[in-house]
Amino acid sequence: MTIQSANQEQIAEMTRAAIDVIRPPGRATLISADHPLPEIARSATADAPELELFHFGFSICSQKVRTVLSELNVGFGSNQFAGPIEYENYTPAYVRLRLQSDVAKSAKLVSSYSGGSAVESEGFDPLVVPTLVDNRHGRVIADSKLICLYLARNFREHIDLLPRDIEPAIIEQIDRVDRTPHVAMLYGANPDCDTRPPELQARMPGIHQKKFRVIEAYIDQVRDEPDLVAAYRAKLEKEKAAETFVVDDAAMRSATAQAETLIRGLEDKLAETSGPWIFGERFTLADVVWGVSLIRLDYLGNAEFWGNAAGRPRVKSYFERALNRPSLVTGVLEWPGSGRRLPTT
Ligand SMILES: N[C@@H](CCC(=O)N[C@@H](CS)C(=O)NCC(=O)O)C(=O)O
Repeated sequence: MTIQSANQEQIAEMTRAAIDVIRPPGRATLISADHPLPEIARSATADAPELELFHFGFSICSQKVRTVLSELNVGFGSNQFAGPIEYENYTPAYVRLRLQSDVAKSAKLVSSYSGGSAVESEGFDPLVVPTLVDNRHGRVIADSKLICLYLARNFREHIDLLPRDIEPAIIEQIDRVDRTPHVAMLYGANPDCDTRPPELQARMPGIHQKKFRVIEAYIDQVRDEPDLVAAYRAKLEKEKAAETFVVDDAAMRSATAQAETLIRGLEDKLAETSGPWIFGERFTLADVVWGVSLIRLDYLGNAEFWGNAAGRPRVKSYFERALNRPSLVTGVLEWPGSGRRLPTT
């Protein structure tokens, strides 16, 4: 895409417009060490925080970023869209902002669907969360992997989540987690046994058609802005492919098998270390993304991947440690709307 780059002042204006989408304003809050959860409403008159995060509670990609911010002890403006029901993240104000990220300008737009969410394999989705704005430099950063790397590289004072000596190995783990077909396993059922929580299953009928309707209405609204029209059309194509994928038994069986294979790989990786974390004593970005991923798989009813019968004791105890890591408690387990772990019996 040839998107016209905005200057710092325009980015600030676009950021304000995207924050204005959030209704009621109680979902625009300020996060700090004293208030790690979204309790303190933004005042329209206060100075903009250095970092603004656009996200929603349930989004696994947002959970990764919130966990990183909590580890780094960095405050931020939390702009929590009501997605995935109201689709505030589909509004033109937000999409315009997201298109200002470097990755929007360099990656191809998303069009097909393989069940995952990595920009490398799926292309750039212009309508999703999370997006970070660094007000200090007027930079927009999209994509959870790129945001996590950006934060870890720019805020190393409190904890170094990306030690330089093991950076490539950490990124390899991030990519492995990104290959987990989390999106497919959320929207679609394992045809042999739908393990997803009943309240989640109940939300799925008609969900793609609702997305199509909202997207088509926005295409009509932005018809004079070719970049936006292209962005919405790409998303529509992706969601049409997703609708077919999640009811395709063979595709869903293979997605579930792929997730389990990645967990097997984690067991092998953990066998290489004396722990408690993937790279020994050091808690890194690899542990953030694996922690978030295991919590989501557990929520989706896939804890059997590391249950006693599966014989993956290292993943099992690693998961228990992750549940007690304060940043994962804040960024995922206690964050409103995150989707909670089901009680295990
Ligand atoms: N590559 C992106 C993918 C982001 C993504 O798929 N976000 C999901 C939530 S985890 C989303 O916003 N879904 C809403 C939708 O597509 O309607 C990233 O890692 O940030």
